[in-house]
Amino acid sequence: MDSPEKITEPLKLLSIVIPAKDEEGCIASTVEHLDLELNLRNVPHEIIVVDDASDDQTWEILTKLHEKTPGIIPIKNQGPNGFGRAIIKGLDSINGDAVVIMMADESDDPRDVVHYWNLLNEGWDCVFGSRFMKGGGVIDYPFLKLTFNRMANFFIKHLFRIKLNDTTNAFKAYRKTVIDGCRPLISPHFNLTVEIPLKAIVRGFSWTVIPITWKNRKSGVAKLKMKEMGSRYFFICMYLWLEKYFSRGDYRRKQL
Ligand SMILES: Nc1nc2c(ncn2[C@@H]2O[C@H](COP(=O)(O)OP(=O)(O)O)[C@@H](O)[C@H]2O)c(=O)[nH]1
Ligand SMILES: [Mg+2]
Repeated sequence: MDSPEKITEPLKLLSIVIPAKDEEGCIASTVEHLDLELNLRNVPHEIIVVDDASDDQTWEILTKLHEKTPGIIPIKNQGPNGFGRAIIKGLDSINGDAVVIMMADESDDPRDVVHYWNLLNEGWDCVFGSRFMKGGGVIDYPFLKLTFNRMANFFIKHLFRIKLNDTTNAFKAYRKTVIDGCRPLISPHFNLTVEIPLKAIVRGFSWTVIPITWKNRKSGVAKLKMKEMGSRYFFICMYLWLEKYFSRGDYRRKQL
């Protein structure tokens, strides 16, 4: 689908879900910068940060931020742990009618969140960003990761015949109806980053793409391990490929 539904009702509240594990070096900056930008642009919002058994001061920092700014809501994923499980827990807790999934390490730009919000309000079900189209870009992307990233996205683009070249990036925006329409979400790990957009596309929700920027983290350590994740990404892609071509539309969104 390539045109937005004619939805005139403006959205009421944007929930931002941020998974965080051992991010004491950057979590305050990420969340405060985001909160400031959204306040300046008059975007009604809540920021839900899901701490996943951090061994450092992440949780303590978050509880202090909450005392100062109640719209910053820390929750704990008591376990089982995992990037995907933490995001699903966050998605289960949102009060908004739209959601942006964002990283804790200051890689994603709060200004892009505002662009996402504006496009959702134009009626799109999903707004995806691409770092690899005209107007988008990356700073300091590790070479090996970039190579795998481009290969994986090339594979996905052709397998699903879609004009999207950055499916694997988690930083995307959805109406809540899309998240509900994609349940049950089954990826416990980083493969959730492809499950949600591919499911939304396969199930017939409308989507558009805008250029975004990304910069490498300045503190903490990157946790995505290609060795552990490769087969899981493949699994979820094949699951959704089977759904696309063999489920006869059984799971598609109900038309309004
Ligand atoms: N809740 C939770 N968050 C995680 C986990 N692993 C990574 N993250 C968060 O997910 C985001 C992306 O992780 P990051 O380490 O930057 O991944 P990379 O840059 O893709 O290697 C960051 O906000 C991390 O704090 C996890 O196991 N649980
Ligand atoms: Mg990162």
